[in-house]
Amino acid sequence: MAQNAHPSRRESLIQVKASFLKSSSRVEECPPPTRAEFAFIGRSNVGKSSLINKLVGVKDLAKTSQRPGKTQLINHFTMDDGAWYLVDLPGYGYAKVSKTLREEFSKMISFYLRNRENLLSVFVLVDARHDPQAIDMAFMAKLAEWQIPFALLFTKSDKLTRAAQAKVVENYTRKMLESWEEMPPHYVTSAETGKGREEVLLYIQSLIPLFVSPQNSVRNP
Ligand SMILES: Nc1nc2c(ncn2[C@@H]2O[C@H](COP(=O)(O)OP(=O)(O)OP(=O)(O)O)[C@@H](O)[C@H]2O)c(=O)[nH]1
Ligand SMILES: [Mg+2]
Repeated sequence: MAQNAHPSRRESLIQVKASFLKSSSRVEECPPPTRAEFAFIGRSNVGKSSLINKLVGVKDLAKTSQRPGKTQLINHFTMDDGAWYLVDLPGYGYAKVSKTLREEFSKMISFYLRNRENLLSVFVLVDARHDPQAIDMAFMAKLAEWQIPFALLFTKSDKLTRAAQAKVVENYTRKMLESWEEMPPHYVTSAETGKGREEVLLYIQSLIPLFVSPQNSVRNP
């Protein structure tokens, strides 16, 4: 019998090593900004923590919950023996926490985004089942204003047929192009099936070489 009669699944071609590093309530408490960093953000319950777990192949690395508002801190994961950081952020727009708490979260997130110098790209997660939401559009507009690069991830695609998934991307693109010059990089994903996992990891890997550590940069050439 040919040796490759039972090829392993494509999904396993890219492996990443991940371990939890720390949770911080303020950007000043985050690990030193000496590694390329990627952060997951989006509405509460959109599936940020679940998708992180699927990407890294560890079931409970990032805490998930059916109840929105599970992630409340800036959670850093060390990837590939310290080659880069992955960050799980609290969701925005969760109506059931008090307005004060919501404002606190929002301040914490925007301060993190604007001041984290090693942040290479943000992943904005949107539920593939929903039409473009004003809150996500407003958040992406903020990212543009702050000049923070981002990619768009459609989550929970397992709940839609392939045809419906294509339609969602088409709709979203049409809506985005009303106010954007071009559609940002985007991937259809599922934390259930692993769809999009490889593409997102390849995208991350393609950006890591762009990172210049602040410690290595020449301040006064
Ligand atoms: N079917 C399906 N369910 C998903 C998927 N991703 C997440 N879920 C479910 O959605 C719920 C929320 O998932 P989380 O990963 O905790 O969402 P989150 O965005 O981290 O939420 P917060 O931390 O509260 O902001 C859980 O019940 C998950 O099981 C997916 O790809 N497919
Ligand atoms: Mg979460």
